[in-house]
Amino acid sequence: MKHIAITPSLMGDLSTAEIEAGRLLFAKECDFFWGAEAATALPEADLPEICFAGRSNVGKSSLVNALTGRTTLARTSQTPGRTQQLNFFNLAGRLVLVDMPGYGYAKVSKERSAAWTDFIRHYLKGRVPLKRALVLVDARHGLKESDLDMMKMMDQAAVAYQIVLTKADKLTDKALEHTRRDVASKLTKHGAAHPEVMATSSESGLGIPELRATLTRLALPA
Ligand SMILES: Nc1nc2c(ncn2[C@@H]2O[C@H](COP(=O)(O)OP(=O)(O)OP(=O)(O)O)[C@@H](O)[C@H]2O)c(=O)[nH]1
Ligand SMILES: [Mg+2]
Repeated sequence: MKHIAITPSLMGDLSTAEIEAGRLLFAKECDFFWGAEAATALPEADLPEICFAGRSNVGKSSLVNALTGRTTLARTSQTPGRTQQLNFFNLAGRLVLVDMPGYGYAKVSKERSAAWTDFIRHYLKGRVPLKRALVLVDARHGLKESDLDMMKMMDQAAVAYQIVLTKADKLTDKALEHTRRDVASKLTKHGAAHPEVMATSSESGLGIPELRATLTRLALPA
């Protein structure tokens, strides 16, 4: 990551003290502690949890790495379908980050895709400490049909979720702002959606301090 400056237009109602608290939390140790495949058990849920959902290749694992300042904590790949299970990471005993497998990848078989959907629905519905699901959307592409399906599932499961645009480094500031507004305007129909759309780049660091601070609000206090 080249720079990790705060972007005033992405600060929203975050204070500089919250940005600093986010920096401190995400600089702490973060360890993988559980991987869950479709038929296997989920870990005990005793900490506030955040999950990272989104289409294959959108940059979920890269965002987990960027937030925690690592390069290899979550495995990333140019080939869609890299993450195959729910991967659970414990951040300093205050927050659990869950890197999810991607959806919307055409090469996955129908049976596998159906089993995955069932598993995710089961996770989303039953996960009491799940504070927020982040639905990652490629800033160049905006909301796709499969994102709307996932959002519908989250609306039904009454899971609070927030859209996070990824790969913002691939767009001009103007195009990024346009996509943010366009996506935000489509959220009004979704009851469980957070109205604010965040913009991030795991490559340039754009939006990372702001997302850290946002997630720190949901963590156990220091
Ligand atoms: N330019 C740019 N590329 C990115 C960014 N984030 C991720 N990528 C690239 O996008 C590809 C996919 O990244 P991953 O983080 O593995 O995506 P994922 O959503 O975890 O993918 P699955 O686990 O397969 O669903 C990799 O080649 C990354 O280097 C970003 O912010 N900017
Ligand atoms: Mg992944």
